[in-house]
Amino acid sequence: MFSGERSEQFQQVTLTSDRKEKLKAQHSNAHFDMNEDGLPDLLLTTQTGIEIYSRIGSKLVDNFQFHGHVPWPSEISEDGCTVDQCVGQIVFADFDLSGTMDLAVPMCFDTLCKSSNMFLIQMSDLWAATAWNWVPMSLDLGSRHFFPPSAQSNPLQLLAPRVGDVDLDGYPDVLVPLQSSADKPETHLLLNVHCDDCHPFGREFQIRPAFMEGTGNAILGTFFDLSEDGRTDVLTVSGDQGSGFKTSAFTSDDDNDAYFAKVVVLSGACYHNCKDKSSSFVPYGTNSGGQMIYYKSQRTGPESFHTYRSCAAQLPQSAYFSLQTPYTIFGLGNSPNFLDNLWVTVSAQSHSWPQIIPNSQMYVIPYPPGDPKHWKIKISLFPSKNILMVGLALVGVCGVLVLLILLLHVRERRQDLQAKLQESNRFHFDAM
Ligand SMILES: [Ca+2]
Ligand SMILES: [Ca+2]
Ligand SMILES: [Ca+2]
Repeated sequence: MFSGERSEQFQQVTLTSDRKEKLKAQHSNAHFDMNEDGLPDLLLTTQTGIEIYSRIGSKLVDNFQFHGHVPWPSEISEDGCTVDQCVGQIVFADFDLSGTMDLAVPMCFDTLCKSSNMFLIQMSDLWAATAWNWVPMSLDLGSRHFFPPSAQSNPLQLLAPRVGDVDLDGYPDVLVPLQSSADKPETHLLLNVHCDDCHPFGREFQIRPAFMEGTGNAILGTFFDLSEDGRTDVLTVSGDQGSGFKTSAFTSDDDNDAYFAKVVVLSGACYHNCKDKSSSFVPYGTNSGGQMIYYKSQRTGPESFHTYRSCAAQLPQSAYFSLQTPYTIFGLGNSPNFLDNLWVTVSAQSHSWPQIIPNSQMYVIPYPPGDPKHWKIKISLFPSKNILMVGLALVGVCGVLVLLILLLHVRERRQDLQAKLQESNRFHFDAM
């Protein structure tokens, strides 16, 4: 990591741990704050399980301390499976809109992935665990199953879900490579839906084949906001090394007018006082990984408004085509409510901004680094269709009012004129 000057060398940090397992061949190691102390921790996926390291220290001395190890389910080694072959890539998001981070990991229990499972776990439970009982989450893949990973034959052929909220309801959805009876891969949307008896948190991932109709045999699919309007569009890659790869982009023509908040936390290297630059020079820096973003808002419940929280980690992973968006898009549902608070945590320092308008894109500039009180936020607004309708209605009402005023004005002028005429006639009459 560079600190201060770019000329400085990388600094090697040794992990204090007795565990010497090899990493999983295509690991999904992650770096973000897992125990809510503000300091980004480290999660490693190894040949035996998940290893967690807690970040300790201060701004000057940084290190990671071994925290815990959770072994993979024992079924993984049955039916000729290996960890590299049958454990998918882990992804992180607040899947149940509870304000805490969760982990989702797909797994196969046979080499052809006929038995496909997904596990959804609250990070705080995993952090506190000494042993772990793997219970699959509720999953509806229809007649399909996960596409068996094989990175040796195709580097993109990974069992990797990618996270985005397509319907902006606040519950993150995933794109996953699946397979039907045909041999070819298909990437499909698994929508995060509510159901009463689902495990855990009453949430289930349900396949929505219509969403990816026409996208062909994509081996990889990921979310991206192509037109910078807060809607998540889709990028896909199909093909293999033999025939070549083809990348396609698909925009979502969904008429859903749900609200969103889009956040980028920048590096805050300097701001208005950059070395050898004039004060008009504003470097926006870059969006490095590991920062946490939280917000609190309200939405209509069955009887009254209820408060809810959500959170996200910015770019917690980067290796093996994790292809996370460089920003975080929070879906806010259909209630045009303000965010009561939005707060970001960068290296154990936090700052909160109140009353953020929905449909905003926010750039958080954590500068000066040691003084969170003075951190800046730049907001740009996207007018939604509802706001445009309200605007048009307002213009219409103003137009009608102007017409009425003009009519009344003309009528009054005419009445005045008539009165004046009558007055002058009376005068002449009197004069005679
Ligand atoms: Ca931490
Ligand atoms: Ca959660
Ligand atoms: Ca959703």
